[in-house]
Amino acid sequence: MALASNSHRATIESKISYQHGWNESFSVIVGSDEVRTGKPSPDIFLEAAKRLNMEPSSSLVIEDSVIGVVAGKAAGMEVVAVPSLPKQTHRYTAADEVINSLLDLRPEKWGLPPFQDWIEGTLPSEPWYIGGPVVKGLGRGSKVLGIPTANLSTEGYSDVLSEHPSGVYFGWAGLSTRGVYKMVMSIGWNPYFDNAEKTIEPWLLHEFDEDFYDEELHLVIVGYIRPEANFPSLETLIAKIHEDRKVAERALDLPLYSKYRDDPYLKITSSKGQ
Ligand code: ADP
Ligand code: RBF
Ligand code: MG
Repeated sequence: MALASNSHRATIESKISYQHGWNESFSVIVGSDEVRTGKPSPDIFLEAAKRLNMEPSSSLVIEDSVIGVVAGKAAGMEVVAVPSLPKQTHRYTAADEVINSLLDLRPEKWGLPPFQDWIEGTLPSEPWYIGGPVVKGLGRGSKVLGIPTANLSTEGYSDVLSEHPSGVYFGWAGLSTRGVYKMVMSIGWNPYFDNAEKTIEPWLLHEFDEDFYDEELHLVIVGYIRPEANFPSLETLIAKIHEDRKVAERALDLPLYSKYRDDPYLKITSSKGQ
């Protein structure tokens, strides 16, 4: 595994020195000051493959920049693009695959060993916390999909939300006066509806006989399921969300996830997460 960047070698080394274990993760590091021309020229990637003793054609490039994708293809390599900005995927069409975040990288698609941290269709994460009063959404969940989602305001959560890519997540939901429930949610722009605003949409896996707008809802998010996607029809979107529900319901019974049911954040009634 090599790190091949348009930054200068010294800058790369200084930058990764802040991340424990990163330097040791790469057997080769190439900076643009070590080759004739930087990206979009293929030089950096060809030099990296050479030092790895690999053929360019059996190398996989993972890139967040458009010029890097161009460089990787010019080097005769396969390229997975992870665009650094949302809604920019159209600029990356030269890549062999465009994914939404590194959570969606599947090494086995490229003849590499799969990641081993996925468990029953879910990727565990350190828990993260969001909460606040339930707000009105676009009024679509129950009406159009038959799937109510207790929307939270994204205000005040720009830090947490920028740390976590859009996608389908799951965890536990605490409602101040009612209890703790299993929960599956989407965070993002709902590609099927192409929303202008990012929304947080938790579906509590419980039948309630009334609405609970304005009630305090606290979420402990414990894992990831899949990227948000577009669908050919409403029926296929609905079917996929029901599949997500099953995945979440099963996973939350695993000790790894069920232990967070007792997180104090789900029980107390302060108004903000961290
Ligand atoms: P909105 O667009 O306003 O979010 P929805 O059609 O998505 O409207 O309905 C969400 C509302 O339905 C929630 O705010 C909540 O008050 C209520 N609700 C009832 N059952 C559930 C449930 N199981 N999960 C989430 N919300 C539910
Ligand atoms: N919307 C999408 O456009 N694409 C998705 O892949 C998607 N996945 C979802 C998964 C779950 C578990 C939930 C609860 C919602 C998902 N939605 C998705 C959001 C759905 O479109 C949204 O809740 C409704 O539009 C209500 O605003
Ligand atoms: Mg909703």
